[in-house]
Amino acid sequence: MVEARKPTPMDDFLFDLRGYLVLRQAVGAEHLRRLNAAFDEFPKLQPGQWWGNSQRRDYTETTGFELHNCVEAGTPFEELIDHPAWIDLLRRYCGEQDSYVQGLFIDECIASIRGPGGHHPVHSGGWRGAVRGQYRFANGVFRCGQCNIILALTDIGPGDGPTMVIPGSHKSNFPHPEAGNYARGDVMDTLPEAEPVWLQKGDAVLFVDGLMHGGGARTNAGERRVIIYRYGPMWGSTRFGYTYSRELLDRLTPERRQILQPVPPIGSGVDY
Ligand SMILES: O=C(O)CCC(=O)C(=O)O
Repeated sequence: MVEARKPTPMDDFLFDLRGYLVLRQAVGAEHLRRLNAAFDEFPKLQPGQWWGNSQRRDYTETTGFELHNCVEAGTPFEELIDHPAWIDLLRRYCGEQDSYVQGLFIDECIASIRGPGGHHPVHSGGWRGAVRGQYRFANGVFRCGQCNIILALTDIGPGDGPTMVIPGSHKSNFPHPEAGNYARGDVMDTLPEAEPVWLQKGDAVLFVDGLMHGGGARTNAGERRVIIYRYGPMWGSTRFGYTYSRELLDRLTPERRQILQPVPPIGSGVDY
């Protein structure tokens, strides 16, 4: 059992300052190989089409192939649920630590393939941000809403369509004056103050969803492959209503199952 990476004072400082952290070499080569092999086996799905308990559901017409509920797509995806490279960071930032509702929940998990011409328009930011994705540190504890992991399965450099962020925008009290057209579909690459997050395969970026972010234009040939797991407090619910199959819940370790289903449903006749 690999020891989980513990949050450091520098993690806290940078996460608070910028709204994101880059986790270098988070996932090892053998696990990456199995994840990429699983991607190779994805069938050619149409938007809306189901594959087992996963569904292709592209966020926009430009984001490319996005397989939602990908934790149902096999063991390599299950192993990401409580991955030691990030799980303790998420517990700290969005797990309601030291409260009566301590714990995590994964409210979305997506396998994403983006080809040439693809991008993800900018969204979020502290200005009028949803509580669901808010950044909060108060009284000595983090109380963030959704925090995301984007894990690179391919190297992501210039032209590859990097995740882009505006550092510090999770605390913005004003709207970005030029974000309008970009939010409606322009590529984020030229948005003032937007920065690409360059990743090697196996690296991950952790960020609070309230940070302004998106995906820059993919101009190179070939595919950008990433996996997105969105964590939040254990009392959350899935954004689109996906549920986890009985088979999956039954085979998970208790720790993983607790993250997917922190509050099992009860009804008349069920002991508490
Ligand atoms: O595709 C990306 O790099 C960014 C994804 C994104 O904006 C999101 O997951 O909300």
